[in-house]
Amino acid sequence: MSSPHLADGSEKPAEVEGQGRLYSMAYCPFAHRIRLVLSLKQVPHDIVNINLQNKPQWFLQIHPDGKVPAYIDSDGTLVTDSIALTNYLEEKYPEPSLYNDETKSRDLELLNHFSKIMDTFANCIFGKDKRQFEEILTEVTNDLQEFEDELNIRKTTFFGGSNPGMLDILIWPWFERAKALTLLYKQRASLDKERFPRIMEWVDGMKDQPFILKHRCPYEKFAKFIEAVRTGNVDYDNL
Ligand SMILES: N[C@@H](CCC(=O)N[C@@H](CS)C(=O)NCC(=O)O)C(=O)O
Repeated sequence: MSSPHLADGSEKPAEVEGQGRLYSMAYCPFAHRIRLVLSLKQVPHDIVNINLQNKPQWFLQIHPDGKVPAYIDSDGTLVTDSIALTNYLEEKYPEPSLYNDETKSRDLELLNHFSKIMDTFANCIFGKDKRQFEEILTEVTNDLQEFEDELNIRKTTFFGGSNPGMLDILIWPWFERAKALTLLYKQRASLDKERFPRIMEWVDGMKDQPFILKHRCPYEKFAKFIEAVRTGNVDYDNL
């Protein structure tokens, strides 16, 4: 269950006994990771969206950093930060298992490398990267090469094998939002099919997954959201 984005002055929705609650925001890629894991593992929960430009006092009392994702488990345990949270959920709900023993350490290494792409993306959307779009694109595609090569080595559609695993889920929110850059920079761009056949197949495979479809964040909406953030006035529920 999802909800409108609650702001200061709102009332905290009553908790549902026996289930966890995810504090989220519809466009946040970090919270998106958690929505995907909760969905795939079929963990009973509700979702309360937070207006991050005007946070409710009650949310700041729960989580003084004021960031999403934040998850309150049914026993009152608060877990924050998307990676810590996915680890928590993987341990508490081991089925389906989202890591393979043989590939876990390489997955974590790739995840670590992916943070460079995430940083570049954040710098681009918030106008902090002053380079030409072409230069940024060249750098990001070079950074992606390692992911193409890895899928080639594994010879599987997904990093997790024949089904998406944790690495697939953790990087997906950025792939889904990537095309927003073409709108924000008003430039065309697409991945080179010859150079990235595995990644293209991966994207197509991910897009078709029911749990991915259920939690889509269309890049056009994400671009609108970023434009609204830049003006300092986001109408979270009507983009
Ligand atoms: N490292 C954190 C990052 C979370 C994060 O930066 N969330 C953003 C929204 S996408 C947020 O809550 N921003 C509000 C703020 O910083 O006040 C994670 O992985 O969960």
